[in-house]
Amino acid sequence: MSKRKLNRRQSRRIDDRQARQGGNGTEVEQTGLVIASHRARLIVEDEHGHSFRCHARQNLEPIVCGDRVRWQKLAGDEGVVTALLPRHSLLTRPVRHGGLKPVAANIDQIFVVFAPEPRLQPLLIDRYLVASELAGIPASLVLNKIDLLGAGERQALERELTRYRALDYPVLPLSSHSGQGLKQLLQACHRRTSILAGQSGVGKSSLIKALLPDIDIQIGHLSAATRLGRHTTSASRLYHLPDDGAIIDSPGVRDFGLWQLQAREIARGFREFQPWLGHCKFSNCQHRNEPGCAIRQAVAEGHIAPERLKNYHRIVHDAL
Ligand SMILES: Nc1nc2c(ncn2[C@@H]2O[C@H](COP(=O)(O)OP(=O)(O)O)[C@@H](O)[C@H]2O)c(=O)[nH]1
Ligand SMILES: [Mg+2]
Ligand SMILES: [Zn+2]
Repeated sequence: MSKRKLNRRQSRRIDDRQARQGGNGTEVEQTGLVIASHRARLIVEDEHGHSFRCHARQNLEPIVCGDRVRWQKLAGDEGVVTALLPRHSLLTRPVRHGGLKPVAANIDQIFVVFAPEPRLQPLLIDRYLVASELAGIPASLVLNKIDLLGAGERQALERELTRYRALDYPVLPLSSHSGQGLKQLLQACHRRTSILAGQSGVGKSSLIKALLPDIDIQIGHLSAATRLGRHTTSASRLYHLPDDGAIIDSPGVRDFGLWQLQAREIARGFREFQPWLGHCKFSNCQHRNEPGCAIRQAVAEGHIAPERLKNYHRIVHDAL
């Protein structure tokens, strides 16, 4: 065990002891849920749903939205987080100089949100799906803004989406503006903590606003000139849904990425590749032009969509 870890554990023990004794003579330690995080600033919710502005003790690793923590009240609505409780899942994103940064914790489900505008990018969808598979978190696809689609466009999109349905990824077509499909989204959120992933401008914040009309959330505007989404949300935030469930809007998920991954790991993120992995003639097969490639054979036989193999190659290429 590293010296640092030992120190961390020791100091946590000291924190605990202080808390049991009443800390600075005031409050006892309790368990809480982190509902917002921005760098070292956290909003922690107690068991009764009251929220407190907290900072984390410096010896703790980064704490994110969805984390469960031990904390104690200070004066007013302030508090200090003294320990991080174990996580059952963690989404991370790579940072510039190597390494990974946590984005959200204890997520049960990822909604990959996309829309006709900004234009649908299957490569991006596949990136999110790979990240979900590798994090071991189930994913669903959410097609927002269907109010913008004419009948013909809708059909063309649906055709494109059949390959995801065939892979058992649920697809939820909906509109945060017209309200179509929102009931199904709410049902899918029941008793789970979900996170919205997807590029800026697809309507993630609008979806939360549609589910929870009373909350105060920032909705960005698409630039009419470029039709490009603008990045507006600044901090991750967890919202409780009326029917027992929670949803997280997080700007960091936008690019939770697959940098630094080996081709082999990326292949594990394509669920339909699994039966064929390890069956290529060459153990280091890149599934391009090698003879005896089981993956390309599976494409030829219609078991794997050619678009998915193409996106696999692009993701591998980008990870180099
Ligand atoms: N037509 C249409 N526009 C939408 C819909 N949902 C969101 N928008 C618009 O898309 C833009 C980006 O929305 P926002 O929620 O900020 O996207 P975010 O960046 O993913 O959080 C805003 O101008 C919204 O009004 C929808 O269902 N239909
Ligand atoms: Mg937003
Ligand atoms: Zn191969």
